[in-house]
Amino acid sequence: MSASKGIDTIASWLLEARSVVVLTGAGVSAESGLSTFRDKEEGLWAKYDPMELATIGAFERDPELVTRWYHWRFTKAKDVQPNPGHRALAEMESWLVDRHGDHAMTVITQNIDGLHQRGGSRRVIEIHGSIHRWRCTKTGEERPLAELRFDAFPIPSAHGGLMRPCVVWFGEMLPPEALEASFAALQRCEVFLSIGTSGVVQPAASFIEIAREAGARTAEINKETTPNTDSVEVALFGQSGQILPALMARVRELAADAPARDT
Ligand code: BV8
Repeated sequence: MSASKGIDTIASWLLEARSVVVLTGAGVSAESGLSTFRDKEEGLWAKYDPMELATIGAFERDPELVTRWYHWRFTKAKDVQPNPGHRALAEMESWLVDRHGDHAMTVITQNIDGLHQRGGSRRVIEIHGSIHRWRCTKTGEERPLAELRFDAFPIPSAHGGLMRPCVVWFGEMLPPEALEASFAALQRCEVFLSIGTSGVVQPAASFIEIAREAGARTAEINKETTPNTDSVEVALFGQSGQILPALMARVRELAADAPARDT
């Protein structure tokens, strides 16, 4: 299917859909300048595998190294801007909310960078947590990152423990409330878009199956093939920061041509 045909198809789904779920991964933040988990890093972090560092074992073995890694990722995330892909998803949400109310679209993100919210999205489920919140390893007390002083690595907490980012490491359970909210949105969605994710990390990688079983149309927007590519109805290859604005432009065109909806 050609890219323009694929965009046409997804746009026509969105015109009819009363509930949409978008699952995003590191690829949607790539055009903001943040590396994905599979990009090769340069410099100091080149020799580390993120899949190794994002684990509770790594933090317990070397809390200084892991704290420095998250501090480095945070300093990058705060210096970059949401890209046109983030903004197109925010426009998609407000367009759908105007038509069908507050729960018409949910972004379920695996990213911890906060760029969807900064790009204007309102209903965002951060299933792998956020780099912007840290907590004490002893008491679980959370503090916004802005309150932390990174003048020592690792950061001692006020209770004799250490401060760690409120992210979900490999081997850790996802936040139950985030999982529940995700399942609720997946079970009633009519369109499911998987964008900028390699589709291998569980349980997020199984969300498309839940949506499909709920009867949703499914599509993928990604730079390369993933385990989902053969099973989605539409697979668009390219940069999400280019494809998503084109998709929203087509949605607006089709909506303008559509007969006035009875309110
Ligand atoms: C759990 C937060 C219960 C931290 C992250 C079942 C089977 C097998 C294994 C498991 C299983 N269940 C659980 C596991 C273990 C594990 C897992 O899934 N392992 C994988 C490797 C198989 N899962 C867990 O541990 C989860 N916990 O299930 O608890 C349990 C516990 C123990 C044992 C069993 C069960 C917790 C997983 C969460 C880990 N935390 N992040 C941090 O960010 O620092 S995961 C992290 O890596 C990201 O959040 C993300 O999810 C993942 C990276 O994936 P992507 O986001 O997809 O990024 P990636 O780089 O891979 O791909 C980017 C894509 O974008 C690419 O395809 C690229 O082509 C594309 N792209 C690039 N640029 C663009 C683009 N596309 C479009 N436009 C562009 N411009």
